[in-house]
Amino acid sequence: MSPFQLTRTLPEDATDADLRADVLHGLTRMPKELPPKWFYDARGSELFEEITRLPEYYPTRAEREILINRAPEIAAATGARTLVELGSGSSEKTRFLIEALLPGLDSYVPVDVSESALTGAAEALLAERPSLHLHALVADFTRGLALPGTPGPRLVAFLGGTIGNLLPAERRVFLRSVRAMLAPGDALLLGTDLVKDEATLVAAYDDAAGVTAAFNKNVLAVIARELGADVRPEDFDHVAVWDREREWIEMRLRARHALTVKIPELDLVVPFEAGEEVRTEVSAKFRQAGVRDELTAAGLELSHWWTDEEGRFALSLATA
Ligand code: AVJ
Repeated sequence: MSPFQLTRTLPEDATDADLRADVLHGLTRMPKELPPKWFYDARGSELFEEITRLPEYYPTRAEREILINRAPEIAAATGARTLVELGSGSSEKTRFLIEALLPGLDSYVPVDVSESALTGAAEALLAERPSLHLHALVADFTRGLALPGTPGPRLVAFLGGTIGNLLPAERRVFLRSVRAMLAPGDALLLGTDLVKDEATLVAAYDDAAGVTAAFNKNVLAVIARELGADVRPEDFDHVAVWDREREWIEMRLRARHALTVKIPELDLVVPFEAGEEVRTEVSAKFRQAGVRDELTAAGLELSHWWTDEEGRFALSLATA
């Protein structure tokens, strides 16, 4: 077997059909909404990488701190021979985990919807670790996965706090599907951003340099390019609000004045009132008890809970 295999479980045109369905559904409902996965074209992925380096955006640095400090404990607790990473993206922080899991590690299975992210990361990793089996999966992990038959125990990692971009009902479905991937002795490593003071949270999603605003508005560029929409980013303001009841940040795009957006590919004309908002992302923040309860409800048991020194972000280890 070649050390690098790539399997596509997404049809070539799935992205296109999904985008159309999401835009049609999201912009004709009240209140309007668009799912956050459409931020991440090449430009959006670049903007996200830039966000991770902003002084206000602490989650990436906090999670990296935990991974660096705890990777040996994670390796000892799991003895993983296969590391599966959901939403692997650039796989940058995963290096620490891979280093700690070696020499026992046999296979790394990065899973992402972006084929370019997967091949780029895989090439870099293979150059360093020629003995590691790499089995990249182009797949939408929110829809259940067929994993390759690599040796156990498996460690499934879902980092970055991306679980917070799912609504509670979606998280239940997702955690159930992760549970279904695990055999006895396998584990889940989950990154969650934590509830903290409102000013810190809002600043992380509304930075002074305006990078997050550009990232948020990038979804409009995606719709313009892919569906021919005549939408202009300068007609919208970036908004980030903390919902203290539901304990999540919402990013929205707010129309600066009354306008209409024509989307020829969908035969759709979307009216906006002045000040009307489209919700583009939910980023839920967690507490330990909530994480434990959600894991338990999915048939998983929390075994370890690690935070950074400042208690801003958590990594949870759970077993099936
Ligand atoms: C993709 C979950 C890491 O919700 O914090 C960053 C995306 N949105 N700034 C998050 C994001 C706005 C991010 N994650």
